[in-house]
Amino acid sequence: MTTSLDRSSASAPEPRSDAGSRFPVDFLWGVATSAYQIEGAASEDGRTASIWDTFSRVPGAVHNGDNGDVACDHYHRMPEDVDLIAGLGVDSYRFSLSWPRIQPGGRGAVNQRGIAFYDRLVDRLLERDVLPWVTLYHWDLPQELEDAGGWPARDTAYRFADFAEIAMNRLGDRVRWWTTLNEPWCSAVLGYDTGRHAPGRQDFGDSMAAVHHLLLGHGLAAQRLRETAPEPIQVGITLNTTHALPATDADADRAAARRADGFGTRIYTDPLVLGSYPTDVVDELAARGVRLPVQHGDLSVIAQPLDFLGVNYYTTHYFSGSPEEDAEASAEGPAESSGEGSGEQAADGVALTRVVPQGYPVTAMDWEITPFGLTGMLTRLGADYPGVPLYVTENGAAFDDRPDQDGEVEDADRTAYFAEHIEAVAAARDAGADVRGYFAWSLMDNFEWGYGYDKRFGIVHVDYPTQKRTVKQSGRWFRDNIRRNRQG
Ligand code: IFM
Repeated sequence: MTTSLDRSSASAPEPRSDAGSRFPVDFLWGVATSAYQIEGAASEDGRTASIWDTFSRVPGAVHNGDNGDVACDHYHRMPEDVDLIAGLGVDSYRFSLSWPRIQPGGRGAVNQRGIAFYDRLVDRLLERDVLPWVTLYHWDLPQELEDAGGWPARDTAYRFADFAEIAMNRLGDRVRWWTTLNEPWCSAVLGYDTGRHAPGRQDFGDSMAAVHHLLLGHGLAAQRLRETAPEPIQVGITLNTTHALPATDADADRAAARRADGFGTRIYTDPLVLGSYPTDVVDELAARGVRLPVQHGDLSVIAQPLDFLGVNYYTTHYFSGSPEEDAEASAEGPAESSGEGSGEQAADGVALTRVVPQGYPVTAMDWEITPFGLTGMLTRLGADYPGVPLYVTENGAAFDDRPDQDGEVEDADRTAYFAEHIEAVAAARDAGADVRGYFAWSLMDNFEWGYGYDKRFGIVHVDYPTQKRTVKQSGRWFRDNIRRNRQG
């Protein structure tokens, strides 16, 4: 394995801003991945299919017909990958558990061979002085649970709480940081409304039922984790909140941005922190004939105390509430968005909420590079939901990396992206936001969902045919950034 960590990053172009020494020594620095995106070993040691195994077989669903069968082969290369993580000098590694590996079918007995993998991973991380940060659910629902109704069905929330208990029973003696869900917006909207993600269903009402049951699952799981934890733990959730700004000062655009904020941010943060759904969202749903399937007591279950809120940030969207003059314009939202920025229009397209690109430079995902939005999002969350510590649990960028003749990847664009966004986190802290950590997305290039292996987000390059890992310039910069901050 080539790590090229010994190469100095001094030769890298100076990042536009140097975030060095702007953070306290106890600020948590990490790298993040998720199970389906890196593990591979899809049918090994008793693992059964998740909705992504199924969806990636649907013709046209994933670029190039790619799937996660092998991915980064992390299941077999885990010890070396942990060494690589430790070599980056991070404090923590955020990874997710594969539900169908641990509990095939999503109910019933534990698959001992499956959970043993995470046992070994946690041990290895601790041996290398890296804090394990576990996410219970990063989109790989066991296929059987989808067949029984998926997240639009209430029972899935209860199954998820059982899964949380299984994970706690086996890993809770060593893992202190627990995230229930990663980006429920993607699970609900991309999975059940636009159909761009697994399971590929397209029904707005179902997607709103999924929102509620994901949040209920979070609350039930948070309760169960705390009830069964052998040691004190930290429990939170990660959201890809929408940083929504109006395209102009016009009333229609301000209303559109407010609406996008309601469906992209407040529909999650309000019940989680305040214990109620936002009335403007509930009213709009009612006007569309949709009712969130809230039962008596659900909201107090959802509003479990949060030890932290994880924030995943990639871009900012500017919204318009007016039709575009061009006849091609529609209320369908950006044609090629993965939806990560939550800018997509609901499939039924009732109210007009159109994303208007602003001409900022874009990443390979076509996402505009807007570091100021990270400052805005963090300060807004800090102000609207005081008392909840914030962690940036994902931030990063895809670029079309080209290894040079020596196999090195000099990704100055990604390096600059990290420098600017880390500076934006420092600015949010200066403005009073209680931001306590930052995880780069991603540790390594991996399966980027509907984009397959075409988009590379890693700070470590993966040559898929050989599985060789090579730390990119951005990885060396990230390591040096952590060092600078440790020195104060
Ligand atoms: O790769 C994804 C990740 O799984 C969830 N957040 C956004 C990343 C980039 O699209």
